[in-house]
Amino acid sequence: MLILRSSPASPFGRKCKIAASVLGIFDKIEIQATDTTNPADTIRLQNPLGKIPALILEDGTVLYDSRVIVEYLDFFAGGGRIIPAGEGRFEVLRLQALADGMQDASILQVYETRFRAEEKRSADWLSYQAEKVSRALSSLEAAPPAPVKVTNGVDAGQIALACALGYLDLRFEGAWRQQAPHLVTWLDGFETHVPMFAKTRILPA
Ligand SMILES: N[C@@H](CCC(=O)N[C@@H](CS)C(=O)NCC(=O)O)C(=O)O
Repeated sequence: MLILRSSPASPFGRKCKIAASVLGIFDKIEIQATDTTNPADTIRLQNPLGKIPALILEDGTVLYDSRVIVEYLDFFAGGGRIIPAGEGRFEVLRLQALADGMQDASILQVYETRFRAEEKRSADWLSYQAEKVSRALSSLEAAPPAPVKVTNGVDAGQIALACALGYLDLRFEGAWRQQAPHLVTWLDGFETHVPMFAKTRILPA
């Protein structure tokens, strides 16, 4: 059994869960809850960065971060399934990088408010990060990825994008939907064909 250290709200962990499901290997993975803020949580021993997701292989090797894990899951499932070989590979990897970058910028905004007292927060830093998300949304809205029509046609870039948009729904009240109506349609198509997207959705507390 593979062990995925994650938490229900982690968008990067969600990427790995959806990837495993699309690849048909979700039942080979045990999800172990992780609290990255707890110094006693073993995640800090498993991943020196203390971040989730981390994937523990059967021989005890620990893989992190989500891009490495997604690549491993694809390899585990036979290879070339959600990260194609050949030229198409780079478009998929670039979309994954853009979507992950949106997630990083979104998470930094959340952490600014979660970990800093109000008087120490930087409005400039928050808008610097928010602008990255906004530019990424504009660029994707102008040229949305191919619509998802069948579950087994989904790639790692599309999975990452769905998770980044899902995180904006969770933490930023879905404000992106006004800015990017074509992406809303795209995400609806993704959800129709990838049931694990709805299964891994959590609602704001
Ligand atoms: N590049 C990493 C980012 C992972 C990440 O930022 N994870 C967040 C949770 S979604 C985390 O562990 N935060 C705790 C921390 O930064 O210490 C990946 O793709 O796995």
